[in-house]
Amino acid sequence: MVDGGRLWKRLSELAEIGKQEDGGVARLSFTKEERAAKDLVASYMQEAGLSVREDVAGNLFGRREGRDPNVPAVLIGSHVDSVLNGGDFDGPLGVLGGIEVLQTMNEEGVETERPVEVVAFTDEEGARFSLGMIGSRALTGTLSPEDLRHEDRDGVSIEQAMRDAGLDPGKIGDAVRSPDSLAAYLELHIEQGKVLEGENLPVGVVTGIAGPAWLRLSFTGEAGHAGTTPMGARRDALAAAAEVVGVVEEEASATGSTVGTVGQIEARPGGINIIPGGVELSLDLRDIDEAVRDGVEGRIRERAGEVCGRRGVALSFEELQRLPPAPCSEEIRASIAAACEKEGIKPHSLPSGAGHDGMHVAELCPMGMIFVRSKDGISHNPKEWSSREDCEAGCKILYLTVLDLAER
Ligand code: HGY
Ligand code: MN
Ligand code: MN
Ligand code: MN
Repeated sequence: MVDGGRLWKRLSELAEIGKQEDGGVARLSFTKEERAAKDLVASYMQEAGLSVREDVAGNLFGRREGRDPNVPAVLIGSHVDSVLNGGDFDGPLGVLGGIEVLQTMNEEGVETERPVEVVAFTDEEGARFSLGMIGSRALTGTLSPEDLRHEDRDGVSIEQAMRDAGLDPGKIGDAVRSPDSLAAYLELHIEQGKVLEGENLPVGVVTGIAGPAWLRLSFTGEAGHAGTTPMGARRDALAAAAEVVGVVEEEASATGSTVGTVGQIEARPGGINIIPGGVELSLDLRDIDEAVRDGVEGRIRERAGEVCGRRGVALSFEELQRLPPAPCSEEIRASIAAACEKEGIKPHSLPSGAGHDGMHVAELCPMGMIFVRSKDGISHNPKEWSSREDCEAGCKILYLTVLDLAER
């Protein structure tokens, strides 16, 4: 059965790449840190006896053949890029857990009908370019030329960053996998929430993935002298934006299921004695129910328009990404639940508030996810933590579920 010690050792080694002073990790897409992480993961794939390849989008695959090389493969995996100051488990658990499963199969001489591949997707997080899931979008052929023009804070586009990393964005179409090459996709991931901790369970069965809508709001008022401009004579872009942030919190909270986050704000020109003339905000809205999410967005747009109208501030919205919620396959959920029961763990179902590559891969084949308990539900934070026992339990469930799916 899987070797929890080897998995834990690899998680610790990978966590050293991009390590920050405060203990967080920073491995943004197409940077030397992400490259180093993929090189380390490729070495683990070799150690596991897998055939290793990287596609034109930088997705790293390790493949183990089954009895029949021509039938669609079972794909397992996750990502090794991180958010700006992330934790050790978000992504790596699914990639290293997948490698551990296949290495164990090789060591125990387990035969499966289907080939099984483990993947480390490029740029799942979107931390650098505010798009995200570039690798799984490339796999499904849904990356548009406009997507590749998304820029990071230094004005470097995705396509330029790919070229700088030795990849050819012009060939991105070569990354597309046909639906008949994949039988199922399965991702082991930390929950990043508090449900499993509340249930006192090490693992859970994911029912579906909430759909994110990412927008950028631009407020244009008028810069002015902080000392000579009366309060009633201002068109203060930051005061307007501050009111709108309150509207986001109110409207998202009102439904009881939606989450709304303003994670980024930039005020220009940014002088202590200058009334801000321009502000840009990011908005991340999610719900497992698309209509509810879009209803919240509509009310935010309406109320933001009223705030800005009253303040004489112009407001524009730019859409960065919009994905529908992705339900998990009933068949894979049942397989994961059966694996939990085999391991004496009560199967507990829960939705994912976080986005995952499975939202895109679900366009090619049935998708499922296994969650591992997160301490205090913390993630996207250096304090992100899952215990060695829980990581091993999740990897065992992954092993049993892959065995089942690769025999179907
Ligand atoms: O943003 C997300 O939900 C994921 O962690 N990329
Ligand atoms: Mn993740
Ligand atoms: Mn994440
Ligand atoms: Mn993911």
